[in-house]
Amino acid sequence: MLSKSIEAALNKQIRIEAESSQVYLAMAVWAEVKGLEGISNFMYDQSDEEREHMLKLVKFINERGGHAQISELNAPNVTFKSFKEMFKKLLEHEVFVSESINELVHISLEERDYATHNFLQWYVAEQIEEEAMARTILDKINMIGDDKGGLYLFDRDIQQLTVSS
Ligand code: OFO
Repeated sequence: MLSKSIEAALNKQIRIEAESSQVYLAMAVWAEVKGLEGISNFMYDQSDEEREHMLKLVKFINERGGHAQISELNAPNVTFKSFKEMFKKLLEHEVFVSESINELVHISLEERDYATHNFLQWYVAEQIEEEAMARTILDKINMIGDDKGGLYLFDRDIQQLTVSS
């Protein structure tokens, strides 16, 4: 059985994962409108993954006798100055999510809720991968700079960057 405080903290994370899904959906749409299909598809996949992260939390809370909260969400950024800015925001967002997961891990240990602590390890591992992926992308985008041809090639190759779900 979840304590009220753990339940509230997990519910806060549901909202963060749902907002992440919207943040990445807006990026996917923007890239699509800009004609970069590879980047767009990549971001659509990221958006789907975040929804999976949210659903995992929903199931966990309900299975442990809590009540998952589905709340309203903040509107995401829908336009960007450049792809560099967009991917910078992606990395910043992942760092923010990692901090939130770390806080949850901290609370679960404080309350000696080892089931929740164990459950959260999947998110800890996931965040390591997602941050690394975002950094790799940003490094590549920084290398490309303003070169349109480079961006075209990157759009083709981004599909090959595998991201775990
Ligand atoms: Fe990429 O954040 Fe979910 O966990």
